[in-house]
Amino acid sequence: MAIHRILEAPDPRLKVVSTPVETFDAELDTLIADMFETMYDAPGIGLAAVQIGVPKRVLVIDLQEAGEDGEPVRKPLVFVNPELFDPSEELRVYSEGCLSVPDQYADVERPSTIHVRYRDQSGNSHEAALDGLLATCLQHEMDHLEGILFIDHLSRMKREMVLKKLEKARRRAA
Ligand code: GNR
Ligand code: NI
Repeated sequence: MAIHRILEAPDPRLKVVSTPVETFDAELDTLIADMFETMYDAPGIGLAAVQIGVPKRVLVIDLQEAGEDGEPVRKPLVFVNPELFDPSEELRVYSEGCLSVPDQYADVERPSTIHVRYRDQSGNSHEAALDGLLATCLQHEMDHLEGILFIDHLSRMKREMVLKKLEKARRRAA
């Protein structure tokens, strides 16, 4: 297993449309294990393969919500070749962040509930109905598979402000 470097905006590789997984093999197992390791290390609640430079339709999510004792409980989820359907008309606004746009947050409006059809790590098909943070996070991750970042949902002015702040933070760190 390995922790990978996460690509950051405005890296053009984040704009690539990811391609479906066709073989459920050991290489996929390694990719998924590396994605979890990279996501937990960051730390983040979701990661798309394209964020570590692999443009395949693979997502991992772990909201790590607090258990009874307040400690985060791991609940790793894997979505291969996910497809969204039946979004609610009702929308909700959430202040989103992204490991590829580090330390920048902005409100994004998305359907509050959604359904997903996907394959698991072994290639078996599943469907699920999602709400709350999981629905928001999955839609954010699905966007990555189409080469879309949460800042692409903002006005041009807000997007350029975020990108400018990001560049400035990077210059300070250099
Ligand atoms: O860690 C993450 N937090 C987050 C917060 C609000 C909405 C979406 C996310 S996903 C993000 C990790 C990430 O960049 N996934 O692509
Ligand atoms: Ni993201």
